[in-house]
Amino acid sequence: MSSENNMPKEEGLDHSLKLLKEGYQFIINRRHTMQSNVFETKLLGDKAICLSGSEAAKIFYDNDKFKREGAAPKPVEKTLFGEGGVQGLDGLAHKHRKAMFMSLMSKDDLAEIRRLTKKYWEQAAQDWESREEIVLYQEVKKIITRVACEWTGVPLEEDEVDHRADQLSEMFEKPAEVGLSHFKGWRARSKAEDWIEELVKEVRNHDREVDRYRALYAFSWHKDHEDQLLDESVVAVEILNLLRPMVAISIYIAFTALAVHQYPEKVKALESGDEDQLQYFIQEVRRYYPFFPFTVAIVKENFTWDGYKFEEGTMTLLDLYGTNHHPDDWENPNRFEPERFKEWDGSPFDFIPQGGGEFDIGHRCAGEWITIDIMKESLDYLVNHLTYSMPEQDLSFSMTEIPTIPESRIIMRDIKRKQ
Ligand code: HEM
Ligand code: MYR
Repeated sequence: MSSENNMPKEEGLDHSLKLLKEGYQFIINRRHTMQSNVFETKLLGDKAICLSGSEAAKIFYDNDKFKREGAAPKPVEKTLFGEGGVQGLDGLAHKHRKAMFMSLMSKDDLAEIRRLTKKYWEQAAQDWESREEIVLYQEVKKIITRVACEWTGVPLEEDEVDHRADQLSEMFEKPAEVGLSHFKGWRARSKAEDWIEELVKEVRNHDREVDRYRALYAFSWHKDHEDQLLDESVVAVEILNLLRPMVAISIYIAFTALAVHQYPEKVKALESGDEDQLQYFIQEVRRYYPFFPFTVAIVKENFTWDGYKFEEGTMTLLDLYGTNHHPDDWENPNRFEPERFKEWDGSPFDFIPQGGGEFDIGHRCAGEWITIDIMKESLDYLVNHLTYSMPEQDLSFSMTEIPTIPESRIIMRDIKRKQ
């Protein structure tokens, strides 16, 4: 437990396999045994620092202390993120690229997201009425694929919906696996990049008309901080940085349906469709259930914090799930209590399911507002526009699979739209 700078340390050659085995609990387990929000371990053959809680999160999002270039593990880059995207940029290049994303997040853009979400839920629900049962997670992936393509200006034929929904979800369903699952993710990414690159070429050759305010148009003609158009491959990576995570919101919607089922006493408040109540409920879904476990950066230059030395080049993990459940930051963190968000002060460091800090100069998720809006609209639809039953099924979720999804994927029967 001792080292030169006295940072608590897990001895041993490498603990990557334990990370895979312990999943969302890996950092929490060691935080408990070492009684520290900061500790050192070994991952991917290298020294790694793990951080938890809002105080540590403040340090992690200090751009003078941490950088992102080269931080994402290769298998994650090859499937989830793609190469050359905003996640791995720093400084001016990052600020400029991030502005390209944030320019899509105006009030009107978000209002359109909600309108499209409602429209495609309604369309899908009409079809579900004639089916014996549906698997909600699989259905919502298709709903959001439609929303995401229409919103970004990416054309989507009716007979393409299933295929594109599968392709986009294969990129996030098993991002850190090896072997066949990794191959599936890698292949899905490579085919999806080809699909989008072709569209970018057409836009640039004026062979395809796209509304100027759509992401496909804006990204195709975006000029970087050196006044250069992006490589077509990078435009494709960034368009997929919209489509893929939008489809991933299906995981949160599966957890939302689970919470509606498991906490009926918390659902009453939603029945009036009150915006604030919808907001508290989905915020608690994002806090309570595991999704993105941790994020990764690299120490930019040597510094000391809280008496601990951080050495340039050290890989550093910020525990997102653990911070959302940290007892220093949350009262009764392991209870599902949407009301807590009525009192929450909006700190950018204690509630970080999609990263913390600032949007514009930091790496906080560009799609957090979209996520919130799609979740609110979906929750409202589930509670106030549908009736359904839930047959017996396995509603448990693993704490070791990343990302985790309720085992049954939420089976629903006897679906009727409310009149
Ligand atoms: C970054 C989670 C949805 C686009 C991130 C980060 C996390 C995250 C943890 C990294 C934060 C960091 O490293 O500090 C999630 C989760 C989502 C979600 C759990 C739920 C499905 C979305 C959506 C979009 C999106 C809907 C786009 C419409 C991005 C982008 C980044 C990002 C572009 C990179 C930001 C940067 O590097 O500056 N997200 N996200 N995400 N997310 Fe999301
Ligand atoms: C997205 O598609 O970007 C959002 C949802 C993806 C969830 C997958 C979680 C896996 C995270 C692996 C660890 C990443 C370390 C940088």
